[in-house]
Amino acid sequence: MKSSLIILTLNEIEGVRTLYDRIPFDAVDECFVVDGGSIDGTVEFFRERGIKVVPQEIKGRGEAFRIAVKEAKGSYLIFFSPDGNENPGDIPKLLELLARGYDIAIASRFLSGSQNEEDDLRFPWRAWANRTFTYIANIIWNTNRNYITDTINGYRAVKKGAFNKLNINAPGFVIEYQMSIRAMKLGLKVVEIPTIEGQRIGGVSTAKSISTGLLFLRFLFKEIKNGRKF
Ligand SMILES: Nc1nc2c(ncn2[C@@H]2O[C@H](COP(=O)(O)OP(=O)(O)OP(=O)(O)O)[C@@H](O)[C@H]2O)c(=O)[nH]1
Ligand SMILES: [Mg+2]
Repeated sequence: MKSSLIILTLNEIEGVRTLYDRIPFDAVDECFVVDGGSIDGTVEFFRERGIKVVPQEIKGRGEAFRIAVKEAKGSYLIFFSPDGNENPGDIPKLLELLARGYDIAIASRFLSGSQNEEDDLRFPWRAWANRTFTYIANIIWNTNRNYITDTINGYRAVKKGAFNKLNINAPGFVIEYQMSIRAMKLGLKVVEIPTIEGQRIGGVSTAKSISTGLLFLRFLFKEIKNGRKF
């Protein structure tokens, strides 16, 4: 089965420069970037190295996923964000799980053996919020025995066929949560591996905690209202 590595960027030049040599391009059949409008040289960096960059007309991470799925030639897709949070060494491991029959393979920041970027903080607010949203999704929709520990991390491999069944229409940073919830609703085969989440290398976070939290709440209620349908 052909695989596509999709790199998601919005002004990540420092991360890209640091991580580029560690990205296992040999492990995939194609690689391209979906860019949300970088103005810091990220686009030029990839183009100079012969890597296709697909610009977004509609902004946001949700739209980036949808564009990527339309653009990808592979049936196995892996989404990688080069800001320092994600370990490029996990790319082949996640793809391997799709080859073994899973629909979605998530790099989890909350399994034993995992590390979360907030682990050293006294009040890891974002990690607590992530775990709470994850818990709610599991108790409502997870009918399989395996508890999904990180429904929110974007570092994941997905079969294109599975993605297309989920009718993903969420904007911004809630896309992965919607994908995980709908995968549970359909009883798709989801698996996780522990990952070590690094610190952001440079640039700035575009995920604002309060507005992102409210967006999550809105989408959680929408999914509850829809029942098992979507
Ligand atoms: N293509 C695309 N990528 C985006 C967009 N917004 C954010 N990204 C990328 O998605 C990844 C995750 O965004 P971050 O801002 O790091 O969000 P986060 O990981 O929750 O926040 P941090 O803790 O600061 O890392 C990064 O690689 C961003 O460059 C967008 O609109 N389009
Ligand atoms: Mg990040």
